[in-house]
Amino acid sequence: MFINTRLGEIHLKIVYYGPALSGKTTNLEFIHARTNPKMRGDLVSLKTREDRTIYFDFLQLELGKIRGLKPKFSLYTVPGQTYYAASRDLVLQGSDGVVFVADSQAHRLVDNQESINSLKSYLHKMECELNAFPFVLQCNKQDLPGALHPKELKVNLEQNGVSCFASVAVKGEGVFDTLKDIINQVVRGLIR
Ligand SMILES: Nc1nc2c(ncn2[C@@H]2O[C@H](COP(=O)(O)OP(=O)(O)OP(=O)(O)O)[C@@H](O)[C@H]2O)c(=O)[nH]1
Ligand SMILES: [Mg+2]
Repeated sequence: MFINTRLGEIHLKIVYYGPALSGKTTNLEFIHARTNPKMRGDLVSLKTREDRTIYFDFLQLELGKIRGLKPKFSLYTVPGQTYYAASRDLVLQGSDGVVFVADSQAHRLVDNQESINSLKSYLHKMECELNAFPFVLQCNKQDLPGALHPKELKVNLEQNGVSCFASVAVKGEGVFDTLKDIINQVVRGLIR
């Protein structure tokens, strides 16, 4: 969080985290495509030729006012590929909330578990616990055959009490429900 008193702005950072190819960039692309251009900036994506995120994607949104301050939400994605692990920690720095985009396909369960464990260990380093932090679990790729039910994913990722949404990010299903929930959690934490 960063407050610019001169401009009356409050900057908040939300990071989309998760294993490779789970659909993080697809979430931001849909949000970018469906948001009024007056309320959002350009989508900045640093990609390989195969469309894989190298460092991050970035999109800024402006929404209403909180206690007289204009909130600006910066949405980032991390690169899921193992090779870019160092970038993930850099992108997470200073985040106010995290959306974990899980790939619901059964054969990706271990990748989801490894990814959530690396998120937990980062937060642990920052002396913060996942269950005390604005967090949403998004169970993506629900359209694919054999996708695990969100309830099953919650249990397997040990995230029983958290906000959880089923999604098909390529069709935009669940994308704005996820975004609204994480924004609400971040704003609630702020007001508190
Ligand atoms: N069937 C299906 N495909 C999806 C869904 N969401 C994303 N995809 C596809 O999955 C692939 C990877 O999506 P990305 O959004 O690039 O994944 P990512 O998590 O950003 O991947 P990295 O940047 O490598 O970490 C793309 O081909 C998407 O079109 C979904 O809900 N269902
Ligand atoms: Mg990506």
